Amino acid sequence: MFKKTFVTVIAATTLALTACGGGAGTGGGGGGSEDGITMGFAQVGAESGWRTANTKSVQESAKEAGVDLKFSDAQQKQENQIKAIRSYIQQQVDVIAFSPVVESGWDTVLKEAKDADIPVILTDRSVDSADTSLYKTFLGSDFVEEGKKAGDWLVEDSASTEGPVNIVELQGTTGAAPAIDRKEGFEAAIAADPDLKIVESQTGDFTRSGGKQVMEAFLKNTPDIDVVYAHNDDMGLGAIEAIEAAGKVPGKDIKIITVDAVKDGMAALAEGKINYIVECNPLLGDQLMDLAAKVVAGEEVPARVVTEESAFTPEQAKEVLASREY
Ligand code: GZL
Repeated sequence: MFKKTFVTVIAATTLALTACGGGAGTGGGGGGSEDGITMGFAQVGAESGWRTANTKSVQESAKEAGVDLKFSDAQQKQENQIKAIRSYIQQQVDVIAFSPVVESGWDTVLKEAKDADIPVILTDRSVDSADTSLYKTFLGSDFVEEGKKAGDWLVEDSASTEGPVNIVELQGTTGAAPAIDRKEGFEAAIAADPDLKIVESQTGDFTRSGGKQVMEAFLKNTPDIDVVYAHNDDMGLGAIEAIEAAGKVPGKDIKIITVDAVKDGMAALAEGKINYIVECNPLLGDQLMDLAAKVVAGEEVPARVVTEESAFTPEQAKEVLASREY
């Protein structure tokens, strides 16, 4: 049976809850009004199937919740997200939510939001700011756990394999929390088997074209690749194109492990071109709107709200493909 995706509220520490104390005060933030709240949302971009599904979820949930959503697409550029956040501060929205494209470089603009008394919610990706009072909560996945699940599967799958298993890694966007953490979790898991070696690792920027280009280079540089670990389905799908163009059979000559479980990835998994996919749930819209209402009302919220996620083999993909929401 597959674990349903549900939200496990990670009980926050006292310190964190204190840090998450009041919501919008009496400062610049609108604090909401009788006709609902206004949210400024600064999205990463439209780089992957996951992102498209995440954007759809946020926009649909805002509509259902009666939230006035101001939405921007940063085309994966941090400076565009910072510009968007500043414009939301100018417009005195009631709450700002965003998925930081990279972990670092946010303290200044988050301080500006705090000084304007506008609460901020981190969704999907997190920041490395030491000052956790700069945001009210984080809603999203445990990326280290996702990387661990991928590595654990490979350790088990390779248990009967004699000799070295050469792995090439397609990393997500450099500096992004999912790229950093999925690498960390995977490396920690495969340390259990010294035959498992990452022989090449490079960013494909979470895009299909990036995954294809980097995989083409890997295939030229490394003759005997056994496994591809791609930080998302889109790069894994790009790798499949490169592997097939090189006359090899994806899923057989070269095994592929990816993260996300979006429809195109699950279709390739069902076909056996991908061997294992770890789920990363993009449908965060409803929980985001619920947290935003609480934060604007000044209610305390958990420091982290982490989604529970599953993982799929080809057989399992065949069973659930028709019912997948994204
Ligand atoms: C993960 C998310 C990542 C996805 C990619 O929560 O930030 O960004 O895994 C997307 O598909 O580009």
